[in-house]
Amino acid sequence: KKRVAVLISGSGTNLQALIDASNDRSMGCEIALVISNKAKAFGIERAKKAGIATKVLCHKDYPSREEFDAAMDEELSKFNIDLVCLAGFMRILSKDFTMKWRGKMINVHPALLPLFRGMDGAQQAIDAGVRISGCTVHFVEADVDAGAILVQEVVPVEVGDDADSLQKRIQGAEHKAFPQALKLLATGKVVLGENNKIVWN
Ligand code: 3YE
Repeated sequence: KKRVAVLISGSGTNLQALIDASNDRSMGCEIALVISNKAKAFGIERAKKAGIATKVLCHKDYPSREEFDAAMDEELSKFNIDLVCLAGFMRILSKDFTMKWRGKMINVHPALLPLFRGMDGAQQAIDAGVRISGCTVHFVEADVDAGAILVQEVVPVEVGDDADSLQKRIQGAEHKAFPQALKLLATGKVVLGENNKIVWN
């Protein structure tokens, strides 16, 4: 069984979806650690309730991005972590950290990449006037939101949607797509190839 760490900054609804899915043996993994860069993140309470170890590491306590990432890496080592999930974790990761965890770290983004990288995927979709949106689970590489794609889930943009209502629908899709992607990774069905493209086994 692979040991998974989930990195969060907020309420942790995607963390909850991963916790719920991990109870299924076929997932091939267990969530062994939750790290938050915000002390008040509600996701910490979710982890505690599920009996998962938690660690708060505040990026403001470190002089540089590299040193914050090194502190996280130390925790990941301490807990013998194999795989990392970014679930609403709002920090850009340093090149060293992304290289070290290459092929072992995934993120969920609230848009159908490669469209609408960066902040506020739902607002970007509303502004662009597209009629479908969704979410993307991708490998994390140094270039933000540019890594190889494991899973995408589509949702419609409904008449009258604003960024909030679309965001909620996208989050529903994330709760399905993220556990699916973690299962693909944890069971070895998907690996990241040398050319940074997905290899299906
Ligand atoms: N880092 C790399 N590659 C990736 N982090 C995430 C995905 C991903 C990654 O694919 N290298 C928003 C980050 C966007 C932002 O600008 N954050 C600021 C701080 C803002 C704050 O603390 O509230 C920053 O300096 O990091 C995860 C998703 C990143 C979301």
